[in-house]
Amino acid sequence: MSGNANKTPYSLKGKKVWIAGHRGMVGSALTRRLQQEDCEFLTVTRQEVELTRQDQVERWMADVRPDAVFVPAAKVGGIHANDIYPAEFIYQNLMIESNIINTAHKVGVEKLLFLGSSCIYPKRAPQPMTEDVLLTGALEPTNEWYAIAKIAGIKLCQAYRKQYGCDFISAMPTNLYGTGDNFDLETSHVIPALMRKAHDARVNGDNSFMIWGTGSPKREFLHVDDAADALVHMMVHYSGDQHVNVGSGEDLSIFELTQMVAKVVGFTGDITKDSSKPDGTPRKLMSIDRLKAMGWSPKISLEEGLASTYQWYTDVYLKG
Ligand code: GFB
Repeated sequence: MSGNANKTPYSLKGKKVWIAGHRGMVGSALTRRLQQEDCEFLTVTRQEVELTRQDQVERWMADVRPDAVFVPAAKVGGIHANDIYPAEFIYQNLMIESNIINTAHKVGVEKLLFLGSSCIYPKRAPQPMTEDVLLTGALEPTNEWYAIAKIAGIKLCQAYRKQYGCDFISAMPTNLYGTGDNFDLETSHVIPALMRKAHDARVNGDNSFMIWGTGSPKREFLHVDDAADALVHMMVHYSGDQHVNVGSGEDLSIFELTQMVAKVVGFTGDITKDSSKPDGTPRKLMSIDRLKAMGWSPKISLEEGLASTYQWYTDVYLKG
């Protein structure tokens, strides 16, 4: 049983660190980032341990006994996927986080970092959103299933801290993108979708490509390598029951983003709008004051991040 709350800095040196979901975009970035730490990291594939299965999670964690756990594992997707698979989004996320967090307590994990999402905040929250606007209003309907599951994850960490003294913390990342992203147009987030559409339009010699919605919603983006760096920083330097926003602190409209992506890809035609598709929440810029006060700031600009992501898409993804 754990009971290590409030010990910072938490050194990863010599620790057994489990990245639950190491094959996803965030998990892969964490795996890269943790190479810089003097720790042993543990991974397990979905074929070996299905994280929605309590018995499998309990058996594996009791066997390997991690000291620290990152929980990027989740059922994730863009606005359309969230809208059409609500049962999968709420069920799988609740199961994954409940199994891992409860078992982490049982096997005495010293520190655990759970990942949520900026969609936990109310649709009409004042901008930029500080951590304390959680549960002050109604959620964005297209992703309320996912958001409810992620809010439950924050509450699990708080409950295990309160009742058992577990040092379990939560980070709320903004919209992430980068190496290892999902480029499936049905299920992806906006950046990989726009990149693929602009690339295909250029290669096929099309005059235009279409974006979903009005292009006027604003979004904040953070490169996944910056996110991984922030998560390791939090693991070492933060202990407390309040979740912490992880973002870039800047946002732009989807239309402005589309223009940036078109430039990176080298597409010079028109951008048209499919107004039958949803816009989702109008804006979700997060305040990153708390994270900055812990001594962390983003390093990768959106221009640089888009360029390196496009390079990965053409050099690795399309050739794989
Ligand atoms: O990234 P995205 O799918 O998710 O969409 P959310 C962001 C915005 O981009 C929306 C617009 O206004 C979309 O309508 N958009 C324009 C597009 N063209 C496209 C396109 O081709 N594909 C996609 N996917 N979007 C998700 C939540 O919300 O954000 C999740 O549903 C999660 O729960 C995630 O929180 C980070 O930012 O709207």
